Amino acid sequence: MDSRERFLAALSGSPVDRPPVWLMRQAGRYLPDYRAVRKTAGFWELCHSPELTTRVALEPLARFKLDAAIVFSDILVVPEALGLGVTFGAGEGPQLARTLSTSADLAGWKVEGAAARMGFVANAVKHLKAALANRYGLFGFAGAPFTLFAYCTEGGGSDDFLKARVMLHQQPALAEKALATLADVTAEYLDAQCEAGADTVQLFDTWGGLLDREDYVRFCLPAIRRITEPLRAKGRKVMLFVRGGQHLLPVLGEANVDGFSLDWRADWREARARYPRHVLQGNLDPARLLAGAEPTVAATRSLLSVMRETDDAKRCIVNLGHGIHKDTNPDTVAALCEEVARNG
Ligand code: 1CP
Repeated sequence: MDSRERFLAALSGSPVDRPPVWLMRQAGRYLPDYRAVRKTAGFWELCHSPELTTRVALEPLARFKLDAAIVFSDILVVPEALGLGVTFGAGEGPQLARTLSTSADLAGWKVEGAAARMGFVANAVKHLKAALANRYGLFGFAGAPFTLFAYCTEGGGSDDFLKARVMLHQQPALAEKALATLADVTAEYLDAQCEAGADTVQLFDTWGGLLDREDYVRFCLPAIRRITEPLRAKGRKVMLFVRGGQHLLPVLGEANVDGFSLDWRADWREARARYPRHVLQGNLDPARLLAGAEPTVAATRSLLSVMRETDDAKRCIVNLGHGIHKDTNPDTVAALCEEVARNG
């Protein structure tokens, strides 16, 4: 089986010779070529260049035995297209010039033409797809509505995103309207990525796990379904990653997705028992990779054996439970991928 066949088989639940592997944030600051590119190009400049996005997305595939690529972009493309003024300062997290706190702020969002302003991402997908020559799987992605809403209200990164969580209960109608707006723009944006050649798309709900189950059901799931229903009606495949979302597992079935990306704290067997027909992906701890090759290989081996035991390795994708840390040694990533290729 070549990588793309293996990846598509895992997505559709067909038998595989071994589970495919890719890693969240596999193209990023832990790789020397990525850092070299970033010395010559700003973050947005990189995202807008199909040549550069393809170059950085291919680097991990050339180095490691990975089965899928992910388009190089960022979840904050959506608030930028809505006119919120997103900048990436050197060494800091992203900053938004205009934040959401009143209905006047929401009325100022430039919804019309937003999907078209993100056309450069579909273009990056198309360019990467051609370079992959159908040998590898290809992911598109976007932020889930609540995670985008969290950055829009906070104006940047945060550990607890209190502004977002307060707004849900102080101005619920405004929050629901903002979430629905983010969802509708995202649905159109992801459909364009699929049209451009993505085999599947992943919604990153990096901050969804901050909410309790009741709030997730009330605010997040309806917004996620505004994305997944039109996409899946067209046969698109959608994966959902909720970081810190173990407590949400019982309700995530209502997200209407093909599969879940499990955070490192989620229990694989429990997730599988609950969702026998879904694709499951994950869930190695990115900190394990910082501990070195040996502990990483041991963790990979035990994940592979859980996959074989619970599913005959079907509908399983090896991944991390969150993005690769920037201080990760590339040799450790190589050891992880070798282990999957050898022992999967
Ligand atoms: O200086 C730099 O080069 C910027 C670092 C960086 C990178 C490499 C940012 C800024 N974004 C990205 C790329 C990126 N972002 C990818 C593609 C990488 C790949 O090939 O796998 C993806 C999938 C993302 C998604 C993303 N951006 C998420 C969701 C996934 C996750 O890791 O939780 C989130 C929360 C962001 C926001 C963001 N963008 C960048 C940073 C530093 C952050 C985190 C901000 C914060 O909350 O502090």
